[in-house]
Amino acid sequence: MSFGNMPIANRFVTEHEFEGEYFFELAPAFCAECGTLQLVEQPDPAEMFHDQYAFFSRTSASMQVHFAGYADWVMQHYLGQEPFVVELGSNDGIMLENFARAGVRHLGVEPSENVAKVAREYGVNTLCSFFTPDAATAIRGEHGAANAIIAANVMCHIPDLNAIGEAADILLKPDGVLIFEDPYLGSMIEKNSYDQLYDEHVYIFSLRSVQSIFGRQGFEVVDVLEQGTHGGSMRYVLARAGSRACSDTVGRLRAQESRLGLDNPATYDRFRENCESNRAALVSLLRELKTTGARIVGYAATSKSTTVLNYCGIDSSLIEYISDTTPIKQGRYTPGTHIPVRPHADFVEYYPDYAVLFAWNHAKEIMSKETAYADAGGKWITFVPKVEIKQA
Ligand code: DWN
Repeated sequence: MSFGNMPIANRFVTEHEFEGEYFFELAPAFCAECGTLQLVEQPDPAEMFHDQYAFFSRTSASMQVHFAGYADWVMQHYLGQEPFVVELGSNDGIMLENFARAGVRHLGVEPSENVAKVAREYGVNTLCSFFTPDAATAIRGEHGAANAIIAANVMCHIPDLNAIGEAADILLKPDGVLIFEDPYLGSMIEKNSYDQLYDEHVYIFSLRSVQSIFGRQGFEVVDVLEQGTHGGSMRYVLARAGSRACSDTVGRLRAQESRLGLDNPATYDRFRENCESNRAALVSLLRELKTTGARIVGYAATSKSTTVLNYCGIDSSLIEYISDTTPIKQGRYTPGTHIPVRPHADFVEYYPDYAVLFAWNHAKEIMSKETAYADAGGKWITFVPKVEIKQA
């Protein structure tokens, strides 16, 4: 299936950069043999993760709580004597700061220097690098073997997972674990949240695909834990095959995936049709509201919004601007569709009639802090799982 040409989701542009923007074809494909859904074409990682990377994990208060919980759980279950924890794609240190505070030896491996710098300011030891077998060898040489390699919303960004398996094997202690969580394929299909598909997300994992990819590298999934984050995620715990007992959650989730039809190519044909209907409904609602003279803005210039805006062909004739709290995005324009991104203060100063909630995954947090907008008569437009107007 193809969602057409897409720009880099987190490359917010200046007017000078409108010409010559980088586009690629966003075309996910399902492999019936190993159950993997992945992008056929992915831009070079260096195009996406660099010293101007625009996503800082600390932008959501509820994610700070989530990562504190994730860190506590790792500390309780997976750290033995003289622990050493390595996080892949540690961003601004939102998770590792919890280990730092608890006095646990840790290292973040983060390829974008600008976010790595923020992590260091929070007392998080951070190496600016991609995680490769060479990097794993160097880390082991300097710090020793790791009890746990952890990641959140990172593994699905990495095209060469064979190299990750190899690197994890180099760095982990014999009973060490590789733990990661990412948006879950079952949730994406159930909610029709096609906006999870963009350049950075080369895979949307299911348990079956994780078993198949990392099984080739000698790892097995020993536990799985469902997460409510990012519209439905899954945490996978992997260990070297045979080194740890396997929880029955694993068998149960495999059976559930078959019941959901995740193994069946016809599911992805239906998904494509649902995406097309969702696009038609969103565009026609925005056009209809515009004809009544309504002011419509976007709320949160998420990576996901790049897919929605470009797939639906929505530009500033329908959405006046997008409010976002990330300074590096403000004053720039959305990739491909060139809608201005403005500070949240602009939203508060002059409330619109409607706000399209692009950070639908943070709906609870956002609606509970934007009660003044609702009190002023402002309405939310959501499109996951279906297009509707909501008055909070
Ligand atoms: O995997 C990824 C996920 C975890 O995070 C990435 N590749 C990049 C990013 O995706 P996203 O941009 O879709 O993430 P969020 O967390 O849904 O959205 C973050 C954006 O929303 C930031 O630009 C900040 C903005 N925001 C806001 O303006 N007001 C967020 C919240 C909660 C708010 O209240």
